[in-house]
Amino acid sequence: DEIGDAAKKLGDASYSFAKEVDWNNGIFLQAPGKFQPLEALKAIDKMIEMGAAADPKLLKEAAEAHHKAIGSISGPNGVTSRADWDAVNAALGRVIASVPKAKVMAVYDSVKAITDPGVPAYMKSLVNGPDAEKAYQGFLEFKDVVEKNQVATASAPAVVPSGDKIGEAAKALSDASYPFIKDIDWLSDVYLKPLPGKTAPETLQAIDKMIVMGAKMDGNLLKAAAEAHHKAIGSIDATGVTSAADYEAVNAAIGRLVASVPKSTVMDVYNSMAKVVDSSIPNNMFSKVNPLDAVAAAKGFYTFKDVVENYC
Ligand code: DGD
Ligand code: CLA
Ligand code: PID
Ligand code: PID
Ligand code: PID
Ligand code: PID
Ligand code: PID
Repeated sequence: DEIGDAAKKLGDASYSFAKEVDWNNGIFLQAPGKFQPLEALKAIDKMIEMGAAADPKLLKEAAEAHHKAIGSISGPNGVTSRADWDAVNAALGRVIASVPKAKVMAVYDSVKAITDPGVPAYMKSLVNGPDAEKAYQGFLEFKDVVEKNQVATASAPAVVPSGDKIGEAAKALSDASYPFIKDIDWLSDVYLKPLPGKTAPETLQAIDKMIVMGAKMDGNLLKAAAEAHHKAIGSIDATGVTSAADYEAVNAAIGRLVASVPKSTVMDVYNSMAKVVDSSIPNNMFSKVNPLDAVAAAKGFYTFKDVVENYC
């Protein structure tokens, strides 16, 4: 297709740049400016809306392309092969073409609002300047091809299941865990800290397992889960906590999502996360909340998972 051909040209223009970027740099975990969690949440919300509007099949293909690209990484900078670089660009171009332009620009504008204007120049200073300029020129030509192939309206909203066992179980889980949710400091910057003692390549293995799980999920249920999160963001209070009803809808949506993949795929995520998450992390989280609320939430979760398991 046209976007695939354009991605090859984009690769010609940008692969030198890609090789110069230190993809393992811890800087990418930082907020791109002043730490403003509620503003950042607005930007994430725009990404969620864009994801929910995208063609689920193309999202799945983009996840698969990323998984493949992780498999061909080489060198200290963590760069993928030229062919996989092109394949990721092509897949993302197709995702972008599957949503109306305004959804893409809403992401751009909201990310701009939390990004210090000095960031682009600083990033450029870390690589060979002319290569960065060549890559940007390539991006501008690529985007014209994407725009030419872009839809005018979003794909249809998800069909949300109702009256199912997972929905019922989600009510019990949410009743048991909402007090715990209210204890959590959602506006803390602790969640942006690097995982203690772990390198970027080690952490990437756990992310890869999440990508694999995402690629196997039912597309309609993934869209429904994204829509539920968007709705939940719309009802947060000043501390970032969503309403009880929206929290319940998120739990139901995630439960159905988990049930749409094999149990072993979920356990691969858990086991790879357990490898990179030191036990000091859960303990630290636990120390900041009411312990009775956390234990009640945990009981709720371990009961919920038995219902989900029946549908895996
Ligand atoms: C936890 C898990 C949550 C910890 C939060 C940290 C996760 C951070 C991940 C960040 C990585 C970066 C990713 C995103 C970034 C992107 C950027 C570009 O508190 C365990 C041990 C292993 C814990 C670590 C692994 C957690 C993995 C979770 C899945 C991954 C989610 C995805 C995350 C990120 C992205 C989302 C989109 O399991 O876990 C606490 C448990 O720790 C406590 O141990 C458990 C035992 O495993 C279990 O066997 C049992 O003993 C239990 O239960 C205690 O404790 C007992 C009874 O058996 C129960 O019935 C009940 O009564 C209970 O007690 C009541 O207390
Ligand atoms: Mg989520 C999970 C935040 C958008 C899909 N997400 C998580 C949690 C964290 C979070 C609270 C990971 C850390 C953890 O396990 O803590 N998400 C979060 C934010 C946003 C967001 C702030 C922003 C909008 N997510 C989002 C979107 C999607 C998802 C758009 C796609 C539709 N998210 C998604 C999945 C999963 C998460 C599939 C998980 O599996 C993971 C998670 O919650 O695993 C348990 C602990 C969790 C919480 C504090 C919240 C849940 C409370 C439960 C139900 C009860 C508590 C149990 C116990 C005390 C702790 C967990 C024990 C354990 C062994 C699992
Ligand atoms: C400017 C000035 C003009 C010239 C110009 C110009 C530039 C405009 C630009 C630009 C626009 C632009 C847009 C970009 C957009 C990037 C969007 C990224 C979206 C990320 C998402 C992430 C996610 C997910 C995912 C799916 C999940 C949800 C999420 C589901 C259902 C200024 C050059 C025209 C770069 C969507 C993918 C996993 C949140 O206009 O004179 O330069 O760049 O998890 O969804 O699971
Ligand atoms: C524009 C103007 C509107 C019209 C419009 C428009 C277009 C927007 C567009 C577009 C945005 C866009 C974004 C693209 C992004 C591509 C990103 C590619 C990333 C590839 C990576 C590959 C890799 C890896 C991997 C992980 C490794 C690092 C690597 C580590 C730690 C402008 C059309 C709406 C195409 C990251 C995955 C293996 C490098 O808005 O008027 O057209 O395209 O190896 O990580 O090692
Ligand atoms: C233990 C001991 C036994 C008892 C026991 C026990 C516990 C096991 C546990 C547990 C397993 C477990 C699993 C959990 C899994 C969480 C998985 C999260 C996945 C997140 C994903 C994120 C993403 C996306 C997304 C879609 C995108 C891709 C991504 C596309 C196409 C120890 C109790 C049985 C918690 C997939 C969603 C946006 C990457 O066994 O005695 O306690 O928890 O962006 O895909 O866009
Ligand atoms: C298990 C064992 C296997 C069988 C199995 C199994 C099950 C795994 C499961 C499962 C995993 C799982 C995960 C669930 C996660 C739910 C997470 C809910 C999060 C809700 C949030 C709500 C909110 C917001 C929001 C953003 C705000 C904060 C809030 C800020 C900054 C165990 C079946 C395979 C259910 C985050 C979105 C508005 C609070 O593996 O043997 O069954 O379920 O307002 O952010 O303000
Ligand atoms: C213990 C012992 C067992 C019993 C047990 C137990 C307790 C475990 C616990 C606990 C785990 C736990 C985990 C918690 C996790 C919370 C995760 C929150 C994530 C929030 C995010 C927010 C954000 C943003 C956002 C974007 C911004 C950055 C952020 C930028 C660029 C010990 C009870 C099981 C509480 C990600 C979205 C706005 C950070 O295990 O016997 O008690 O709690 O602002 O982006 O700025």
